[in-house]
Amino acid sequence: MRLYAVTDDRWLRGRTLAQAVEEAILGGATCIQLRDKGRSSDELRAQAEELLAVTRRYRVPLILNDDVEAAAACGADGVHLGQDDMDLSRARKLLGPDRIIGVSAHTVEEALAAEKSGADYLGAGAVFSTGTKQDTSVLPMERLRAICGAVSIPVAAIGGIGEENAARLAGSGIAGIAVVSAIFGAQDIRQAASRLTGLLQDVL
Ligand code: 3NM
Repeated sequence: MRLYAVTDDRWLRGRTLAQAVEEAILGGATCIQLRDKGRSSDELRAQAEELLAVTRRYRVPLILNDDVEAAAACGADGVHLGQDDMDLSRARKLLGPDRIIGVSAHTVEEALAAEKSGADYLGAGAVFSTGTKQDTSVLPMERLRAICGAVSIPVAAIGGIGEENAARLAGSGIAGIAVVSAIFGAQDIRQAASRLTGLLQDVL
């Protein structure tokens, strides 16, 4: 969970997504999420298979956003579910006990419910304002702290996190940060991930 890099293929600058992901891992990303709202399940699965060839080489887990069937079919390491996605117990049945299931939580109630249903980790956000996702609102820092204090599974903060504000998350109880644009939007992905990794020493 330390540096959880969530993909976006808006800024590839001639790279493949697999190359971008490899750069993120070389810079210190400890987990990768394939997130692409615009793709069909088959396309997502094909993209996941390409990424798995990279993530397996570095023993970094690959989590698929939303699509439990695609995750089950391609052998991804897990799935990340929003509050409106498939319910956790059904996802667990399809994926089995060993794969990772993460859930987005915006309140202590959602966090506790997800933990009780067997979530392996939580994503909580948006901790800062973000242009990457439209349908989200800023989660007050006290709420982030309350969520982290209420559960014993790891919580990754997400939303608007970059080098300039990551330090503000110190003391919140998070296990890591989940980042889209500050990694995949960077000119030099490896260096951006590496600088965030360095900053995390004082945050986590
Ligand atoms: N989920 P960036 S915010 C994918 O609030 C996602 O749950 C969010 O992108 C939430 O790091 C977000 O570029 C986008 O701000 C995060």
